[in-house]
Parts: sequence; C-alpha cells; structure tokens
Amino acid sequence: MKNIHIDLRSDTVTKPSPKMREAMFHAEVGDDVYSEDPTVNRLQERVAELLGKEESLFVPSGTMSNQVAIKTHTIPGQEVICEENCHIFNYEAGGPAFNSLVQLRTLRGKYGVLDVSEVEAAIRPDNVHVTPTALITLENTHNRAGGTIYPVEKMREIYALAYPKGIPMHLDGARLLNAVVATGIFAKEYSKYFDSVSICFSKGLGAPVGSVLAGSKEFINKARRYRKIFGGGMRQIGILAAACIYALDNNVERLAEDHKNASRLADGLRKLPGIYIDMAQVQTNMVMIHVRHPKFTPESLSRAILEKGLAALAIDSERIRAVTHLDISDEQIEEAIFIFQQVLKD
Ligand code: TLP
Repeated sequence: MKNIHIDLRSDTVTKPSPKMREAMFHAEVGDDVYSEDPTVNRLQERVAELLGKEESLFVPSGTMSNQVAIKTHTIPGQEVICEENCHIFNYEAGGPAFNSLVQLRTLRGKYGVLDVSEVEAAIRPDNVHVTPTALITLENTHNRAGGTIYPVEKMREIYALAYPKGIPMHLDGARLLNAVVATGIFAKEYSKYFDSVSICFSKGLGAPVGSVLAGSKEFINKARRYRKIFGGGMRQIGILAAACIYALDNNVERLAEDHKNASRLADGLRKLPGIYIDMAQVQTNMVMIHVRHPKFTPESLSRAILEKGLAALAIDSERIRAVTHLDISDEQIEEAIFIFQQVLKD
C-alpha cells in the first residue's frame, strides 16, 4: 500500500479517536448472547428510540444488518424489489441469494430514488407462475448515487403502495444520519415508513465496528436468531457499543463539516479540465468525479493521485468516488484539489 496522506476512499477508513478509545476502555460489559451486556443494551435502547422502533439489535456490520433483515422478512423463493445501484445488490457478495434464497428485482432510480409507478408495476400479482414480492428495500443516503438523500415524500408514496398489500419495507440507512444532519428531518420521520431500519456506526460516525438493526419487538426477536445463525452473536462487546454511544453523543452534528468539505471539494474539482461533476448529486459527504479526459481513465487518474499521497476509489469506468469524513480537515481538502490540479496539468 502506498503512503496515503489524504484518504478519501471511504468514510469507513476513519479511526477511533483517543476519546472514543477511552470510552471503550471504561465500558461496562457482559455476555451479549444472553442479552446481558449493559452497554449494548443501552445502545440498542437509544437507537430504537432514535428511530422510533420498539427494539433494536447490535450487529457487526452493515452487510450483516441488511442480510439479517432480508432473511427475517422473506422465505426462500420470494423476490425483493430494490434500486439497481443499491449496496444490497452491488456490494453484498450475492448475500440475498446465498443467505435467503431470494431473487432481487432491480429498478433504475434517479439519484437512487425510485418512481412509485415503477415500483407498483414491479409488484407481482398473485399467480402461480410468478415470484411473490416479499420486500422492498431503499437506501438513504444512497451510496452509488453519490451520497444522495432520499426525499421523505418519495418514501411515503412507496409505503402507501406497499402497506395495503402487506409488503414490508427495509431501509439501508448506513448513512441515514448524514441525511438527517443535511436536511434537519428527524431520523424517526424517515424510519416511520419502514418495518426495519439499519444504521452504521463504522462510516462517518467514526466507530471501528458496528451497525444496529431496528424494528418491532417481534421482528427483532426473529432477527436475533438469524444473527446467531450468521455468526454475529458476540459476547463482551460493550467495548464496541461504547464507541457507538460515544459517536451518537459526539460525532453526529459534526457530519455537517464533512458535507461542507464535500461541497468545497466538488466546487474545486469541477473547474478542472477533463472533470465533470454533477453538483445536484453532491448532497452529503460524497463527490462522484466523472473523468472525461483524453489521457486519463478513472483507474489511471486514481493511480496518479495516489502517487502524490491522495487516495480515492475508481468505482467504475466513468467515475472516481471521493468521500469526506472526520479524519479529513479543511486543509486536506484544499491539498486534494491541488493534487488533482497538478496531475491533470502534467
Ligand atoms: N459501503 C462501503 C463499501 O462496501 C462499498 C463503502 O465504502 O461505502 N450499506 C451501505 C449504503 C454502505 O455504503 C455500506 C458500506 C454497507 C451497507 C455495508 O456496511 P459494512 O461495510 O459495515 O458491511
């Protein structure tokens, strides 16, 4: 690995701060498989309250959270509707097929947002030939769409369609708190349209590990069993939950700084030759950098900036993704713009 000086590959690269580590050091612990870890219980109560759900469950990762949710909502042979660029479809290693024996029905969204009429058309009729629709999943903020915010009224429309048909909804809210901070809309307001909601602490919130899945008491009871089957029943993990509680207390409001940094980065880069940035997409802590340069592809440009200590991921044949987070300062954003300038000039 090159010497990375500015790491914009993801907000997952954040490292626990000394104060977060101190909170972890002092955490009270117990055996969480027996539901006896007081710090985990405290975190779960707080997240359930934050999301307006009866209960919640600590899991090791966002992937496990989504996978446990899909397993809990479905039975083999069913279909899950999702947006074609969502994390569940693109980055969970085929988990829905592997773990739950379900197929995904992907729909194309705009900025990750689905049109309710397309969702309606995708819901299967009651017919022996077709795969029953068991679940609809949405993502907020939407990662591959560039950290875009899912408008709450669009969620409400899909809920109004799904609820009377008895189709549950799951929200991959890995970065839901980015949307909350950017819009001022309460987390509960987003999550009330969903039967289950997953949030992550290991992204912009800066914890080393941890996601929480929230839902009804009945849903969480069932999910707890699947978490155990998936190998996610852990023991004295109050030390991890303490990092998440610290993040809730200290690292939520400051997400606004990451959003400001992403805007600044986008604004600095969009003026460079061979670079296109859709500014409407820059809503939270990500910048999708379209490379339209005679000399560079996303891959070769990301290699060239890495030579100068700046890391960002080429995510497809058109784009580099840059993600701002709590380990990136204002000065580093200016430096990142400068590095792009230099490389594109050379
Ligand atoms: N996203 C990671 C990579 O997996 C792509 C990243 O660098 O952005 N939901 C969403 C929306 C996510 O962006 C991620 C992680 C997850 C779920 C999974 O979380 P983890 O990595 O904890 O399994």
